[in-house]
Amino acid sequence: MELMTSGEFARASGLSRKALRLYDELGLLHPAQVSPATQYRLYAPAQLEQARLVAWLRRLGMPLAMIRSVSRLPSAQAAAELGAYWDQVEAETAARRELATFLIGYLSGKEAAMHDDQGTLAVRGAMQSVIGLQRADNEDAAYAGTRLLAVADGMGGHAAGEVASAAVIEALRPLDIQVPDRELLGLVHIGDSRAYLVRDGEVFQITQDHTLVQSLLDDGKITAEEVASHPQRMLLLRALTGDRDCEPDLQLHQTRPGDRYLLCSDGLHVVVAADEITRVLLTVSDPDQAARDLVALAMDGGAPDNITCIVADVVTAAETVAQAP
Ligand SMILES: [Mn+2]
Repeated sequence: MELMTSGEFARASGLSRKALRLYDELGLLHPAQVSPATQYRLYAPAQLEQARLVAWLRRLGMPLAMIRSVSRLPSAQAAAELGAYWDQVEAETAARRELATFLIGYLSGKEAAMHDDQGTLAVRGAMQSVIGLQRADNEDAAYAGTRLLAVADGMGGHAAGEVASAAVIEALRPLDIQVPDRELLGLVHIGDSRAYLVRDGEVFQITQDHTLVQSLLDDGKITAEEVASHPQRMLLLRALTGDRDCEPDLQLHQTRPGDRYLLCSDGLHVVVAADEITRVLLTVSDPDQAARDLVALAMDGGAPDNITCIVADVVTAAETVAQAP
């Protein structure tokens, strides 16, 4: 078979010689032969189709490692892999779109008044905390008041996790009464418990897990599907401890009447799929029933860990008074 020079191959494939050199270096498309005398790369005409496929997949944004395997598969299998990859891209794009929508609203609302003319806002929350099906103790602790919502997950495997989580809640509790009426409340987060915000019919996860798998995911080193089976999925990069520096994330949010918050320990979100959590938050109007339904879903999922949920609706102070017995 007649081999083509890299110049001929580049012209025939519509790719630059620089691109071909790069594909070779990245292991995406090696030349059929490298001339021992001149070190020139020589290609077989049959490689043209693979060269074009590699170029298309790169245009699609597919990670190099995936291109390496997909471009070597038989066509039908490659098509299936490509379909699965694209489903994942669309799901990730949808999640990013939601975050962008939330951030646009958040940033454009920044200058708005903190309170509407109906007066001070309060939260009406319901809390559920259960031991689950596989743990000996409940090491989670939580608090749901009119101004403070808090979830603390005492670390399993560490001595007296329930003492640590209770101490955190006790330290925060005064914020429920000592914050002046018109003072801003913020969101402080460290670890792998989560906060979600429901606003205008959409659900946003507003905390990022401080876990190894989340950082690998952020860096593009693993895929969303690989998180659940990662051997170190439980490893925390940050946690509240007594003996070393641990910097929490701090966010300031503008609260609106009608907002709903979910705070939960990982016993919920590791077990219950995001779309199930979304469905409950959007369809179950009573916060207490919503918290119960979420816990029930985690129990159905085997409840390997303690499960704690707070579902809290933001109301005006007038509504709070009207609801009081
Ligand atoms: Mn936990």
